[in-house]
Amino acid sequence: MENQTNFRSGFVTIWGRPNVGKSTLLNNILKYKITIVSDKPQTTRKNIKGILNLPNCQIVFIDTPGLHVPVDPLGQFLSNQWKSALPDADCLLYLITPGVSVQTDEIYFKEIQDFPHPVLLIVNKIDLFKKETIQKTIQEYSQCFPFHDIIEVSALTGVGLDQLIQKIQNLLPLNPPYFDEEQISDVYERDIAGEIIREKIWQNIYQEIPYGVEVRVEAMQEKENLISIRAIIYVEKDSHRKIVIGEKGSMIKIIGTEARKDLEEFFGKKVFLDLWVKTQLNWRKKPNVLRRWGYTIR
Ligand SMILES: Nc1nc2c(ncn2[C@@H]2O[C@H](COP(=O)(O)OP(=O)(O)OP(=O)(O)O)[C@@H](O)[C@H]2O)c(=O)[nH]1
Ligand SMILES: [Mg+2]
Repeated sequence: MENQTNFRSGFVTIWGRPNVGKSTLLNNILKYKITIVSDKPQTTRKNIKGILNLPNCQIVFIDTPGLHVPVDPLGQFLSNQWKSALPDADCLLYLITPGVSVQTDEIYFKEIQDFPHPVLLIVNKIDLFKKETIQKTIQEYSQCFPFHDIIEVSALTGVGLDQLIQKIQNLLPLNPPYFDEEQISDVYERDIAGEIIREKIWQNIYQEIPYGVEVRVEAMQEKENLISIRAIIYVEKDSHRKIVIGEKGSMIKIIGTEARKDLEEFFGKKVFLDLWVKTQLNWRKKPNVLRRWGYTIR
């Protein structure tokens, strides 16, 4: 970061429907997993910053929960998150996957019609679709919104990501870095640990149960080469508790083993994980519980 006069920096918000690959994109750009991923919509709940430091540029990405119309107080919080990540952005990445219809995006285009900075259309998951499908989708979208540029990528395989970073870099203003070079996210380690555990629940348990799961890390203690983490998995019904624990503890064992592996990779140390499952009845509908867990609409 020696030549400060040529230095560029700025905020880049990642928007898109649930499940289009926003978090996968951010993790793969950073080459560091800071935000969780699953094959179910609405995995991400809180905006999270991921910082990419390049020789003459710092890009601060903001991963957001998927664009959707809220149905409960938690959903209200989620939609407030993606809206709140817009005013500070210097550039917006509008992620889509090929084959979707542009008609349903009109309400989101309205939100950005006065956005004064470039909006890039990012067509993700191109590894899964035929060229014709990709082209047809691009044609439809480019007729409905004045995108500054269109970039085809596969967040999963990495195709197109270098080109994307290059384009973003050229669009950011001349500005000194916002964050220290060593910092890769604005999220506390304790919260990332909780999210890693939540990811394993989202990846192993189906139907509606994951939507009502919250993980709170109660204690984290570091001793020489070992980190002890005690976390509580909250579910919204007693019947869900039984499923998360599984027969003779089989499910919680899978979740614990998978989470520990990722946590050890994240911290670079051995991890002892102490998991508890508790019921917090219908918490998604309770503003006081939501507030206590940081789902506060400012
Ligand atoms: N084949 C393929 N799968 C992808 C790609 N990008 C993401 N995925 C998969 O798509 C699913 C959703 O990815 P996420 O990164 O969680 O999507 P998201 O947009 O962050 O979703 P929400 O947080 O729920 O809004 C996961 O199963 C990913 O592995 C890609 O480029 N190709
Ligand atoms: Mg996500």
